[in-house]
Amino acid sequence: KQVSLVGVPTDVGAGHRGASMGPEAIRVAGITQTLEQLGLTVRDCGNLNGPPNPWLPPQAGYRHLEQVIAWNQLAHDALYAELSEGRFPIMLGGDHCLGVGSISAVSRYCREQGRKLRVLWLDAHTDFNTADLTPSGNIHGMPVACLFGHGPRELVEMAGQVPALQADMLRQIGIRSVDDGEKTFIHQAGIEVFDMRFIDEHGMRHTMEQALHGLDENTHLHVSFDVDFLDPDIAPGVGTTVRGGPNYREAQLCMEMIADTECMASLDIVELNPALDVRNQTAEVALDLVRSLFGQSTLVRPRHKIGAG
Ligand code: DIR
Ligand code: MN
Ligand code: MN
Ligand code: MN
Repeated sequence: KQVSLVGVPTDVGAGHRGASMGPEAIRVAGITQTLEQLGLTVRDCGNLNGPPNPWLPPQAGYRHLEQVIAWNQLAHDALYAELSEGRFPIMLGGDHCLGVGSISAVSRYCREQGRKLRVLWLDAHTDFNTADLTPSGNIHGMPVACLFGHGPRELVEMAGQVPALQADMLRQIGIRSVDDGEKTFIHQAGIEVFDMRFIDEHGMRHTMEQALHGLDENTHLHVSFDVDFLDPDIAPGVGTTVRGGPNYREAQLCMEMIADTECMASLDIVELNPALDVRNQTAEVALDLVRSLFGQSTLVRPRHKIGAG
């Protein structure tokens, strides 16, 4: 399998500067070598080149909307090109506003190929704000709403079909920070959210069995991994830490169970902020998890059959 690394070095959607350094931090931690050791062929496409961060306050509920649109269009085009060539794209973010471009490309590709789509959104946050609901104006808190048809036209229409995603295609895992208006809106949208309380009560194994239920050979599984999904004890290098996230073992099990489905066909790694990290440890933890996502296991063992049935 051919894997493409697409760096998207921007923080225009975030409330802290520094996620723009994320792609290089993951490269420095050794993502290419890691994937090659697992038998994959890696093509590093380098970084996309978009507008700088003007660092302005929000206007009409959106901060840096013009720049966010430009970066997402670049990401969409690059990821769609990789998918069309039959490669597995890994988007190295960059803040999570880029989920719009990335998942719009995947949505477009799946529609053309007649494939089913399942998106796993690993995050402390639901990212379902709108201009009216947002407490911050930061668009990295809005990508899921945009993919569901709520947001600025240029973002909402990026997949060539509105909405890009429907509730039955999405599962959110690790959620523990939802803004007031967002909470009602996400409930109305009917999205299946496995929050930390669910994980506490049922454990990561049962959570992932449910989140992965119904996958088959024709399903394209996209994983959008916001690094703030992880507990800040193991992942301090993110802009918006929220305590009480999955620990190292829970996160590993989550990734191993995704790998066992053999359905994953694209991946985002977003919100890594080296300016807030401690000697690149968050990038290194993220890479440990990527290793599991791509099938590394301690022992020779039969895969845990999940998804189908
Ligand atoms: C908060 C923080 N819900 C907001 N969001 C995110 O500003 O909308 N932080 N996504 O990573
Ligand atoms: Mn996010
Ligand atoms: Mn988040
Ligand atoms: Mn249970």
